[in-house]
Amino acid sequence: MKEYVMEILNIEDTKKIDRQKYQSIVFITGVTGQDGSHMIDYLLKNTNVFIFGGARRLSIKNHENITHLENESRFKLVNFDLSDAHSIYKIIETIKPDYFVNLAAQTFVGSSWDFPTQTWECNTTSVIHILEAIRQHKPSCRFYNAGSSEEYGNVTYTPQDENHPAKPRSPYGASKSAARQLVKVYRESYNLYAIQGILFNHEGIRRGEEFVTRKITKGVARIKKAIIERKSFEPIELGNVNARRDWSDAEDFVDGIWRMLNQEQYRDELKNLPTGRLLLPGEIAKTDQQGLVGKIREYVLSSNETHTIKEFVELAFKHAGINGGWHGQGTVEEFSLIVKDVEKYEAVSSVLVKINPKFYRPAEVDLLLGNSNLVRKDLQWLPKTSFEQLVEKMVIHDISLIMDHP
Ligand code: NDP
Ligand code: GDR
Repeated sequence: MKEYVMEILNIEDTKKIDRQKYQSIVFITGVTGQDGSHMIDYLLKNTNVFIFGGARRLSIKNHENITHLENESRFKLVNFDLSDAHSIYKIIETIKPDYFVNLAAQTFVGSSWDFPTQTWECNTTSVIHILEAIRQHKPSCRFYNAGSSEEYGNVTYTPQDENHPAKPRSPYGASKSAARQLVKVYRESYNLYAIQGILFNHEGIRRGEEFVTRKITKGVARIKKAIIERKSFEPIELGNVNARRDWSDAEDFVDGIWRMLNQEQYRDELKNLPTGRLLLPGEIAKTDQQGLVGKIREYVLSSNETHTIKEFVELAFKHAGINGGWHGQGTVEEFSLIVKDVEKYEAVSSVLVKINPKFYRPAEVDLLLGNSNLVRKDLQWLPKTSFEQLVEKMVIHDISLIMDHP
């Protein structure tokens, strides 16, 4: 892997950027992660904005998702940590961004039971600091906070749209649900363009390896290589394979996020509205029903399809040219190579997937299926990649990765 050499600015150095050259200044958090890195690519391709990306200092850099931006003149990394309120205030006071896109978080639902306080601090407390800093230093800044279908949790109806009540099942879901209330309170109290989209699962080749889709596609690639080399292999170990999720491509979702942040460009009824008077620091807005902020919406982004983890497994192996079948039930359930293929490949091992209860969660979200019809109508957003194409893309990527970098 190529070493990453991009300079990381300290906060004062950000003043050296000539703001006049750019349409807007955008601050994005979580740029080393999946969505943040795709958001940068999307904005560089489709707009003339300048982007500051917040990344925290780590002993060993994890910048693979942004290495390709090394020579990009419209993007700079800035030292930033969500857990440090001072850094949040200082960034917003100094940079005064036109957009603040908060994609950083403690994102792994499973870990949120092990680290509930850290999950809350990162996903909820930090949002208060961002909102307060925007209110005090740049009230015209548009703020996007990453919401989640995990807020719906123990669902009461299907498919879930924007009106579904919050029923979180994990500390993660609860942290996002509380953040939503804060965003709403600040939007209504201070006339801020502050929203939290409700995003169902989205994946891709930059997905973290603990999440089930990438865990499966990396495992499929490892097993494919072993089969080609006539070597034995260990199965992929999974938890609840009967859970259902609404999966999409992360690249489609960053487009939806940007549309949510610029709703007057898409919604006819907003095009001629006054954008609302910008408030002075500390000033509290009167009801702003006529203005833009009173009319902006928080949308669901989803594929409007649901699939089990089992279906993801089957499709992922199929795209690798490996045919398997399920046997047994509960903790002894397995997905194994079909007999014909064991013979064909002279395979040394045959179990492809087995269940390990260690991956069960204390409380599960069994079914998620989104209804994103409103955003499709209002903002003309449409996902381009189907479930099948997404699985294929991830499998092909991980196979080529393991073949190129064994
Ligand atoms: P990732 O796990 O890929 O990325 C998370 C990012 O947050 C990383 O860049 C990470 O940095 C950063 N981060 C974590 N803690 C801190 C901190 N204390 N200070 C600064 N940065 C920090 O997540 P995604 O890109 O998948 O998700 C983006 C957002 O969308 C998150 O808020 C997530 O909860 C939400 N979401 C995601 C969905 C999905 O399916 N992907 C669905 C719904 C919501 P580092 O690299 O240093 O760890
Ligand atoms: P999720 O994603 O919890 O939906 O949160 P994840 O991929 O972790 O789990 C999806 C489903 O798969 C089941 N599962 C396993 N999950 C993992 N990680 N590892 C396993 O071995 C395994 N076996 C079965 C889980 O129990 C679950 O039902 C993601 C994150 O991106 C959140 O940040 C985001 O808010 C939501 O999606 C929407």
